[in-house]
Amino acid sequence: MGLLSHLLLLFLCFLPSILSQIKEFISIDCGGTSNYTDSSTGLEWISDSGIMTNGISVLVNRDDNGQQYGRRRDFPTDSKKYCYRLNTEERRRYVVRATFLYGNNESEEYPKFQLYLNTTKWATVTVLDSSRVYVKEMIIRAQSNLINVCLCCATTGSPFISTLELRPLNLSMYATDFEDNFFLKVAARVNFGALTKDAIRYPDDPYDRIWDSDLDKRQNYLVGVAPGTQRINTSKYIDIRTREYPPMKVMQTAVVGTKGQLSYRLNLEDFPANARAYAYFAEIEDLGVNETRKFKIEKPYVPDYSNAVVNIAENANGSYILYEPSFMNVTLDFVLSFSFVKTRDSSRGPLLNAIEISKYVEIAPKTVDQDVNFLYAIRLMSPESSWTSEDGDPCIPTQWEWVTCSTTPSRITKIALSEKNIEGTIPSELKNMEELAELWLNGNSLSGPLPDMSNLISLRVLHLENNKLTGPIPPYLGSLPSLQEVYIQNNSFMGKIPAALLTGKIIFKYEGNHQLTRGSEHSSHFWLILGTALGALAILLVLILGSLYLLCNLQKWTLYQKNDDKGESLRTSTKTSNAYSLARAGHLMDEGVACFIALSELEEATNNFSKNIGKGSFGPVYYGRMKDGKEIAVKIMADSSSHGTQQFITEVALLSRIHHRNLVPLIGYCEEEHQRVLVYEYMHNGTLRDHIHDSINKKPLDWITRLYIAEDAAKGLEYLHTGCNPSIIHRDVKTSNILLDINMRAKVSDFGLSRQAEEDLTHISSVARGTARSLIRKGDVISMIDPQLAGKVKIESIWRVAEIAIQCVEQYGVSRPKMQEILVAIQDAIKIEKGSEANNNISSASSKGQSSRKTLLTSFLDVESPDFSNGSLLPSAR
Ligand SMILES: *[C@@H]1O[C@H](CO)[C@@H](O)[C@H](O)[C@H]1NC(C)=O
Ligand SMILES: *[C@@H]1O[C@H](CO)[C@@H](O)[C@H](O)[C@H]1NC(C)=O
Ligand SMILES: *[C@@H]1O[C@H](CO)[C@@H](O)[C@H](O)[C@H]1NC(C)=O
Ligand SMILES: *[C@@H]1O[C@H](CO)[C@@H](O)[C@H](O)[C@H]1NC(C)=O
Ligand SMILES: *[C@@H]1O[C@H](CO)[C@@H](O)[C@H](O)[C@H]1NC(C)=O
Ligand SMILES: *[C@@H]1O[C@H](CO)[C@@H](O)[C@H](O)[C@H]1NC(C)=O
Ligand SMILES: *[C@@H]1O[C@H](CO)[C@@H](O)[C@H](O)[C@H]1NC(C)=O
Ligand SMILES: *[C@@H]1O[C@H](CO)[C@@H](O)[C@H](O)[C@H]1NC(C)=O
Ligand SMILES: CC(=O)N[C@H]1CO[C@H](CO)[C@@H](O)[C@@H]1O
Repeated sequence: MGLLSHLLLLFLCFLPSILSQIKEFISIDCGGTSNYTDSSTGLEWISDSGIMTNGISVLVNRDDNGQQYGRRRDFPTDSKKYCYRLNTEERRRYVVRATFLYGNNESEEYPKFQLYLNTTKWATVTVLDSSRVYVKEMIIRAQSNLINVCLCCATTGSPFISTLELRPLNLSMYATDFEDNFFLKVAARVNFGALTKDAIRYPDDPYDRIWDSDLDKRQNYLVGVAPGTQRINTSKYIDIRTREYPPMKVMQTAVVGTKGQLSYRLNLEDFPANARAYAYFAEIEDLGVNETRKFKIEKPYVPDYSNAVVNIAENANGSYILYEPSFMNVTLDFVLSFSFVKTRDSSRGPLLNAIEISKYVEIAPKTVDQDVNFLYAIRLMSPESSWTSEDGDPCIPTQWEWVTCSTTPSRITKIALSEKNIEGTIPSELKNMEELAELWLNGNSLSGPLPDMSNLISLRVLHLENNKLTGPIPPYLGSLPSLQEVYIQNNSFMGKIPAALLTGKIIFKYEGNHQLTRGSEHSSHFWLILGTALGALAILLVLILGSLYLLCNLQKWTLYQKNDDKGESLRTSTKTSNAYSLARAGHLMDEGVACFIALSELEEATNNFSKNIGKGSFGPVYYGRMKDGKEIAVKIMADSSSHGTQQFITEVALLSRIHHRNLVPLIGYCEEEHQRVLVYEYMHNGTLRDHIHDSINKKPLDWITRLYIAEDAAKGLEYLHTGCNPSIIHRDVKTSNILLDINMRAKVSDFGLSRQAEEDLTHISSVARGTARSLIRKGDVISMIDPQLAGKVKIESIWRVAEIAIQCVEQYGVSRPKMQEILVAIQDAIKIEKGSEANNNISSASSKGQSSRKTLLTSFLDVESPDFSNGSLLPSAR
């Protein structure tokens, strides 16, 4: 029983570990036609027929190297690369090995081509002897779950491969200080004193490293053996439990310099280079009591090392124990000559069991992930097509057929996928391809809306014609700074074409999109009118009626539902990048930005922010005086959230490019040390809200002054709507945002919530709310006006304003007046009011006003509830 359970235990403990090691091996017989187990090694080879669709399997005329060399895979001689994808475990170290046996000695010209590991050049494979197996081995630490081994760039013959092997290593084997940035390319791994010419590998080496025999002189052209060199061997157990675990079989043989010296010369492929070099020593002779084996390295001369005395048994603390001194980083020549020489007091000559030398190969950068992600995503949308079969990095070492790349760093500049049977929606990964200049996706079956393309600042040419794309054309498209040509014919786009695409600066072809409207004068301004009218209404009513009750309600009006999910926050905060990011973030054209003012300058101007003059939507406002005497209002932005950031950006971006007598001028801005500050011209008379609301301290505004203020505000808003391209909707018109200068002329301020007209159509809340409406509808204007005005004004003039005001609260935008009409009404009212001052000198304008008033009055009294049945939210010409 005891024996049985022991055996069982042994079986359970050891068998799985050995099996698991083999299970983790990947051994690909390239060109092989079947899967099989190699009877001499126990390794399981799999045919690459299931994983490699390119190239052809070619019979090799030699069968003396094992079944895996019976066939090879030949690839076309073209400009493409051919890649095998191997699965790895992140952060684990591996031996990756590719071998090449050409076999065909009748061929005129032997192949010469390049081997790459990912984007890093691994080796040039040059076949000089068709009967020889060329071995390329790389030790890597996996950075993710896969690596690519690619062949390409044949200069003679065609690229081919015989086997591809992946061998995981254990623990800290082959760890180096440089492994984040360097692979280790094995240049020599030699077993000295070998019993045969055959290399030692699996199963003698459980990690299946290949230890070349020193009898096989052609591997590294090992020559220059010192006289008196003898081969020794042992069958005793050797303790190899150090870091690199060389196989015991390798350590059981050695060479000794019986005349006091051991020397060799060998070739190192691709050297001179920096290398990691190991020597493996184990005392495998039984030395007498008085005997010692002490030696030094004489060549190559390495300071600090060349004087060190090796005493193997002492260093290893005993015989038959491995001692593995190493150079972690040493510069070696193409021809490496090395020699060990015994010390004077040593009785025995030097001994050497094995060496291992690997070159540090710097890991080459790959194409930036954000570009590659899009390419991989779109490849999945046409799975059966041949164009998707190219693997590896899209740019390095050769470009995929359908992409064009820039170098250092590699970015995608062109994607050419016209008529490639692509189905589905355009992947959202397109978003970050900032270097993409040309996108050709025409003639596919792409559907759904366009993904976010607002970052494609290099995009010049966009071909989307003949697809099934839907949704609106995003307004920022016209503002992309590099855009020159846009083709979207024969899709199902809908909505309004952004005005910027129709200016003629961009070639824009859009026939065959039946729901896409060019946007006539009216329809293109429809949403504008809507915003305008509602915004204007707020001012007008406040101005006219002035009642607190109304004011409070009006301020709560949601002209537009706030939509803060745009996610375009300003991340950069350096002075130089501001202009750019500001322009980008707001999708605005970069026509110049208000000037930057240093915080220190502002501290001086405001006397360290000592005079608080109010509170804006951003935060506190301070009075200041610049060195040149200019008076300023300095707004400190308190809200540092992305929402606040967006407001700041919008304000700076808008105000630095629009200038109008009735818009408050932005002098500059400051963004420093988490401080965001806006600097405006100082407005001596504060906000309109102060004057209407805080009438205890201020003389109440008379009607004519109110009308002038309304006129100014309306002019400012009208400029935003019609004078700017694209149009701007303020979205936050209220009395506290109307500032009064020294002459009581009004300027509109606070553009933080503004939007360009075409955006967010779907989020517009078009239905006017509030109780203003019902009072006017009853015709009871007098009961609503500011009591302080009662009796001092011409009712006629108030009515003229009321008429237009009532139109502003019409349920649907189509029924509301344009800002221009509002302006005319206000100017009419001014004339009427002035006329009263000039003793009833009634102008034609006022009589016109009177007649329209009658119409309106009639309609107020007659119509109970307006008929909305045929009212529609779609734009319509009025
Ligand atoms: C490698 O490590 C694993 C887990 O530590 C162990 O099971 C396995 O036996 C080791 N392989 C070799 C060859 O030492
Ligand atoms: C060989 O083995 C692999 C992996 O186990 C399998 O995917 C493939 O189909 C097999 N190929 C053949 C020809 O049996
Ligand atoms: C090719 O190899 C075969 C077998 O090794 C040999 O008999 C033949 O002479 C070789 N041909 C050439 C051209 O070297
Ligand atoms: C090789 O490339 C793949 C794909 O780009 C990447 O995920 C992996 O980390 C790279 N591996 C190494 C070792 O560089
Ligand atoms: C090796 O040493 C050289 C010279 O000191 C140094 O330039 C290099 O970065 C080191 N590391 C590698 C991996 O080459
Ligand atoms: C070892 O050294 C001692 C003293 O130095 C000497 O007496 C003895 O003969 C030596 N033995 C051998 C085997 O050389
Ligand atoms: C060296 O070996 C001796 C005996 O073999 C042992 O007692 C000692 O602990 C070892 N020393 C070290 C540092 O391993
Ligand atoms: C759009 O479709 C029509 C009808 O199929 C076709 O004649 C026309 O050439 C297409 N336009 C483009 C730009 O391909
Ligand atoms: C000590 C020892 O094992 N020596 C062996 C070295 O190799 C030769 C040739 O294989 C054997 O004959 C020796 O016995």
